[in-house]
Amino acid sequence: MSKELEVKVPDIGSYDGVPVIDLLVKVGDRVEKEASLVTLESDKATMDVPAPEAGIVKSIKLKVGDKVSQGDAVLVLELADEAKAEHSAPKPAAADAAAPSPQPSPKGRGGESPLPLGEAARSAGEGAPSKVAAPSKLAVTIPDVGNYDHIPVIEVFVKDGDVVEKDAPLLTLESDKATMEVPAPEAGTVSGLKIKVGDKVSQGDAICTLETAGTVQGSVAPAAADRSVPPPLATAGSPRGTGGGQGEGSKPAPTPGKPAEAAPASPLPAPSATDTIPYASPGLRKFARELGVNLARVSGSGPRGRITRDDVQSFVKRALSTPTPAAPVSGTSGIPPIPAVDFSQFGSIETKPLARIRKLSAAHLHRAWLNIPHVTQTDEADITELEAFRKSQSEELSAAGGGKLTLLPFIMKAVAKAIQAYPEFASSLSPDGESLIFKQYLHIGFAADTPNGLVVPVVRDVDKKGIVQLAQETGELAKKARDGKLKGEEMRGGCFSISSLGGIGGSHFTPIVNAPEVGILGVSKSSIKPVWDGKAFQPRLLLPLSLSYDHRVIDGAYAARFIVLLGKLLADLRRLAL
Ligand code: CAO
Repeated sequence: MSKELEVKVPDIGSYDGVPVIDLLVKVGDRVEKEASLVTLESDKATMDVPAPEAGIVKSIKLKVGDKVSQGDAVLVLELADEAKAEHSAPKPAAADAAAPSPQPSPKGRGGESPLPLGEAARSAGEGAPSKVAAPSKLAVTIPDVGNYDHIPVIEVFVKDGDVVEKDAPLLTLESDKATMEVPAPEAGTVSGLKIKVGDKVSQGDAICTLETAGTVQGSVAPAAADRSVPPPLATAGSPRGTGGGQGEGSKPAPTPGKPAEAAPASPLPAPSATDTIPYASPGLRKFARELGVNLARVSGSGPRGRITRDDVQSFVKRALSTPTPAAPVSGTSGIPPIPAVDFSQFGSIETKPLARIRKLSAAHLHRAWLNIPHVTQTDEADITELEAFRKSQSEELSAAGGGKLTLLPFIMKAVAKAIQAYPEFASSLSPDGESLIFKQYLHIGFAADTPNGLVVPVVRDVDKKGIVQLAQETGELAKKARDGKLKGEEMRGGCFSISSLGGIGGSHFTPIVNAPEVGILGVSKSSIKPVWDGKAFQPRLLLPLSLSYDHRVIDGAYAARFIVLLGKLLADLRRLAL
């Protein structure tokens, strides 16, 4: 016949009503001896309650959010065969049978019940002289930590000279099942720190000296029983794991501390500036360490920001799927990352490296898109007369051996004229966002499509040049761009940009502002459309315009006035001469 064992909350020191924050098993689960069953967490400590024996979970007696005390039922285990045999043998007092049994250790045997940290601290001081005195030195030692010896120190929060508050965490100790924090028994200044991360400590080992403000004299710990050194969950006589459990989930240390783990090299959240200690269970900390995850960089989604196993797994997935900090695809600026997809599962694939220009422009466009609140204003300009004029002039120019006269230089000239009327379109926000910088020059860039990607050569002093000269310069710069011969300085200094897709097609689009500029004009393919002249529809050549702007700098009405003026300038070139 199967034998069942009701697992109870073991001795958890002087705590009552400790919240259950995690159920680590479900009914039907097979658990090994000492596997963690539930996690309890107070404001200063976290601990896992382990299985006293291997077995199958038959029923669970508590749920997340319940508050438990020593002796409360956790779950019922159907014991595995070996455990059954063990449990059917003569055993100690019935009261002990259901609670996880302590690990044999000199301290745990013989009925001696080592005290939790707080108790230890209090008892250590009992009987010691206690009186108000001048500033004094208090030797701080590792208190009674249950039946543990040689517990690794995983965090040291103080250094010599630090001033700590009473109860501020000094160290974190961590066994494989529990984490406990050693608090300062009094407020004071730390000196003679003897412990470093990685040391293994036992009760009585010296930590440091505290120069106290002068209210207490004692050799080891606070003397008076009413000194409320926070008692940890760690308890004596409890099994591995039931003991301890301080500090793990403790709130940020008020003193400087450093996460013990190295940060993975990925563009993921940096360790918090305050070096806070993250909330996480002992098992979770171990899991994180095995994966090389610095918990200081993981955001907790559990109650009170507690870090869960899912949080650590998501962090690792992000770290693996984020390419390089130089060209982040996603995952920056707090934006949820796009999950990596193995496309080869759907068919064969070929991976080609991005051209350098494309990588650079990708990073630039990403920055601009993320930083600038974009608005795009559209309109259509009537360029019927302009096109007739352009074509006639283009033929004359070609016949005279000059270059081609395309629409772009006309648009560029009209934009320069419109900017003179609305100069904020050529301004830039100061880096602190406190002022606008107006330029005394008018250089305009134009997007050029090249085999290697997008580049933006800049034509200087557009306001001072004629259309034929602008045509020559744009033609030369466009050729250089396509041949990959543009120099760096030929792509710098622009006040405004034009992106013309008119030679290709399409109607409107939403160009991305070329930061730190604040405006960009998108030009699409012109087409003949019927326009009502008050008496009849007339066939007119309309040019679609898409004006994107930085709404931090430019108001919608200002932009609308700008685009209306631009339309008028393009509709009647004589206005350019005014
Ligand atoms: N409507 C109708 N036709 C147009 C037009 C328009 N808005 N703009 C140009 N055209 C015509 C030209 O008249 C020319 O026709 P012809 O050969 O019959 O004379 C033809 O389209 C090709 O012109 P073009 O594009 O070579 O010359 P351009 O001066 O207008 O443009 C340049 C030069 C460098 C802007 C252009 O070649 C280019 O690279 N455009 C792409 C810009 C781009 O990629 N923008 C997107 C940036 S964001 O991703």
